[in-house]
Amino acid sequence: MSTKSHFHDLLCDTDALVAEALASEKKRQQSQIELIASENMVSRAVLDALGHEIANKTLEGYPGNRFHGGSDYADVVEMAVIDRAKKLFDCEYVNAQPHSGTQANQAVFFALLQPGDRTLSLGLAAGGHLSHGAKPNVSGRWFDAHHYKVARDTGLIDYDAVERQAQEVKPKLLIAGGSAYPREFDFERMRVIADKVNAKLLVDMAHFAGLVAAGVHPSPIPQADIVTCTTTKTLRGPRGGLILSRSDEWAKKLQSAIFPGVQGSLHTQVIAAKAVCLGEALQPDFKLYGRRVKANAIRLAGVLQARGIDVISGGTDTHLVLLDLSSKGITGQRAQDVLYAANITSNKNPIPYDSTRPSEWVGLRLGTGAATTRGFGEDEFEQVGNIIADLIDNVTGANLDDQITSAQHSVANLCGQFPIYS
Ligand code: DSN
Repeated sequence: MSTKSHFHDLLCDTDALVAEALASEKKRQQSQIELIASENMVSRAVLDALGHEIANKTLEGYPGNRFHGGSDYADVVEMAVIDRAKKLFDCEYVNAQPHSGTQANQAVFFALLQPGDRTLSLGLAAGGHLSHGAKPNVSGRWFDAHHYKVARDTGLIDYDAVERQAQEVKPKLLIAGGSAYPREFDFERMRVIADKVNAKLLVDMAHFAGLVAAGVHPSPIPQADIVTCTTTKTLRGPRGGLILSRSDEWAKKLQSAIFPGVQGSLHTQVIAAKAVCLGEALQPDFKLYGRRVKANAIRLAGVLQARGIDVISGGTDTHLVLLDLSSKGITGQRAQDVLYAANITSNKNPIPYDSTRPSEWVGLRLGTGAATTRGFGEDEFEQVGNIIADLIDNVTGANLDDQITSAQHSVANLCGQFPIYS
């Protein structure tokens, strides 16, 4: 390839395989209803930042103290992430660099704990996260991880039970947050429990960070020692993480835990995109977005329940709805496949006390972040709930193919009304 081609040829001119796969992915997003709770649709401005030449820049260290030259403009964007996140979440400390929520959590473990120290977090089947001490993860392999559950009858965290368990386990780190708990955590109660057992409190708000930013979910910042999140999900930014704290108490340890502790050089283009997404979240209309995400999830849960589908915890306080399909006699995988055939994307998930085998899980997790971004309101989510209920009611019947065809038409109609990236 000539130098001129190297700098000017477009992907579609140089690599048919990748270009076609990306074009198909774009078409998939345009024509499917995205209900995976950890997904969203970033703005064109965030995409611009992700595709910018700043991606070429190698940097280690922090603004003002880098290991490589040429950091002037990367420092500007990293400082923008820090300043904007401080303003958005009303906190004193921000680390802009985690490549993901998992790496943010890893850094917190690295900063606060020694291998073998005890942790106490929400179990995976109850809605927790892999990086909170799950067995296959480094957090479960290298630390003595214990887990609290939700009550079997309500699907809710029983904070008295968490307190009793904390008194037995005596964790050094107590963790709130996860990937599939649809309700608000009681951060004040978790603070009291942490103080009683002399533990630090970590809140992982990866899923609901955008709702906190929008003011429709309580903020964990005043109660937690440290808060982690992704910028990806309800915050509607690039794939990456943040570490936040109400004070600078842990700043030195957290800075060195991220670099050189668990990461090397920056993903500079992602740092730029994080700055853009935080700037967007500071705009007044993001508050409206957050309100709509939550209202849409409440409507979706209500429609599904009215149609006889069990919803874990009886509803939601967030963007996330977790279905229990056991009474329907189907697995989460089967439901995920049938919805996908109708162009609705979702994911199988364990429900509390579910099988440990993913193929046997009876949960299906839905989220309203992405479809709300494309413009769906409560009426559209009512339609989506009815499409899903019709499909689930017919999964084992003779009319499934007809039902899928009818759902495909309804989905195409909805997507056509709310075009994206056109
Ligand atoms: N933790 C995974 C999820 O919630 O889907 C990825 O973010």
